[in-house]
Amino acid sequence: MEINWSQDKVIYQIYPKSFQDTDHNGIGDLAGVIQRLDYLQFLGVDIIWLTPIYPSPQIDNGYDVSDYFTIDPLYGSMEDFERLVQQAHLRNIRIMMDMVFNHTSTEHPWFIQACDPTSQFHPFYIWHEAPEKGLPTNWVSKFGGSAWQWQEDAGKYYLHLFSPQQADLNWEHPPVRQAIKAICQFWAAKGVDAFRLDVINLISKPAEFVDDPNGDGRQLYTDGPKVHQYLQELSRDVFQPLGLITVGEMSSTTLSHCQHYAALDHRELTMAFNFHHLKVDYPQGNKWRLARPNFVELKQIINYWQQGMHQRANTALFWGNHDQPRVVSRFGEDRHYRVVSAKMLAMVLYGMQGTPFIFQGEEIGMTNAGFTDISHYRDIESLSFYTEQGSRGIPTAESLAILATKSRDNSRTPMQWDEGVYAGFSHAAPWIGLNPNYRQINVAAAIADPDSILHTYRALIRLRKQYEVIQFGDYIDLLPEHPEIWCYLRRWNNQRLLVVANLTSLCVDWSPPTSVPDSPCQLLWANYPTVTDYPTAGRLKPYQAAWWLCT
Ligand code: TEU
Repeated sequence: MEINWSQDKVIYQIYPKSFQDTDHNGIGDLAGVIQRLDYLQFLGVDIIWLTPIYPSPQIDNGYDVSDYFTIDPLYGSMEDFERLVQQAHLRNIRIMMDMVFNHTSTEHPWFIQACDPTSQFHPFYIWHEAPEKGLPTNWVSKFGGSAWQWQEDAGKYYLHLFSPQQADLNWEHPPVRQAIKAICQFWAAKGVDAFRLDVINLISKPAEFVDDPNGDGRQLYTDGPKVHQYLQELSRDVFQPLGLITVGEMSSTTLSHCQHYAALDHRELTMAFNFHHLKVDYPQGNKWRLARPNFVELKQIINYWQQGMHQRANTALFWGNHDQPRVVSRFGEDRHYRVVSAKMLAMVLYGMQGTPFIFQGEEIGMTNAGFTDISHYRDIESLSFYTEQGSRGIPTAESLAILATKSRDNSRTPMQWDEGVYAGFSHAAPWIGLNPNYRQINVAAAIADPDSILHTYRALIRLRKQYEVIQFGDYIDLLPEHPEIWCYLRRWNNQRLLVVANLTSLCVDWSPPTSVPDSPCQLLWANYPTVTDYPTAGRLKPYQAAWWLCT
């Protein structure tokens, strides 16, 4: 079956735990997603991505799967899921499921049996004899500590690139790949249209496990020796025959690899996420150090990827997800310029080539959580960081200040539907704190306000479907070195899209670069009312942005 894909689609990421709770246990559920499908249709999205809803001990909020073939009762029943698929399809919305295939929960039956060295499931995981001293290698888990955990029954160490409760699968072992295919076929038979593949570029480990002389091991297991071979096997045997759309989450990857992962011929995947643009506020690559984003670096990275993927592979465009802080707090300004800066960020992203992903709440400008105490946090990565900082004698106030900016929980607070109790998310206290600004920032208010961020998202989604230059055009940064202005041009046949944005809270004088087309232009969208029909020299207001279509 042909993979039916086109460049005009927009995908909406739902974190079900925080989206809509209908049985009022404080945790979102599938019935809640069904209840909000009309809103998603109103927004104009084509596909909804559900983060994992399978049975899980919830060590990593579902990214530790203990059964791939059913629905965690926390979220509802398989019947609820089947109803969700049916109701979404009635609205021409497709369903993307999150597949965690790099690792399973250590409570998965495979792992439980694998701890017996004689079990057929023992080779499903990555084991290492105890070296004479120390640990098998110096690799570090992404959640802190060693990536190796001793397992007494097996009398060996096992590998876990994430938490010790998330054991890495051994993809070298053919029965593992067969089992993965069976899982994909099962959900495709349920009517699932697409898969998001969690850290899928980490599945191929090196033949030998040795220390990483330069650090934490990621350069040895990222984009591993057989990763393309494995993905081509999955594509050949499952994704293409079933017409499944796929997007791979590629941790610390390269352009060259992504040109293969997401090649237009779909021999591996349909699209790929990379994260380089979301590290421009990581001083020396360190996520946990505070710094304002380097916008010149951001433009350089986007330029490199837009040009490198053009007419070769499909890019997943995004500012945020359930692992990232809220973009308006991170790259915009959420106190005095929240609305215009959120609109500006959307306009900059949605003018690019690729497939935009909206993370729930981004479309109404939800902000970072504003948590002030470690008891507010739920995320294993954040709690591990806080504990590690404490063990080094770092003052808690410093750690809390870092978490308030950097924690993954910033994006996991309940969706803000209205100004009512618990923001219309639930009638019970949510599993994680609500942002108190829900009384002002919520879907109901956004729908009612014609100048809301939401209506800008709806317009940009419509415009992307209307103009081929957005779907197919090339990308040229016209002011790559400008520290405050992002000005790029997209070209396709006789269409030109000019995107201009002031990335700061300053007023910035500018004049259109000579390369700006002088042919007649039409203003397609702006985040201030007073924007002329043609890009002229003048003073850009804080976070001012505009789209012009020139022919
Ligand atoms: O994330 C991959 C990953 O590396 C994340 O840890 C992310 O890059 C990091 O937290 C940014 O600071 C995927 C899932 O999206 C994440 O929620 C899971 O925790 C992780 O894999 C393990 O499954």
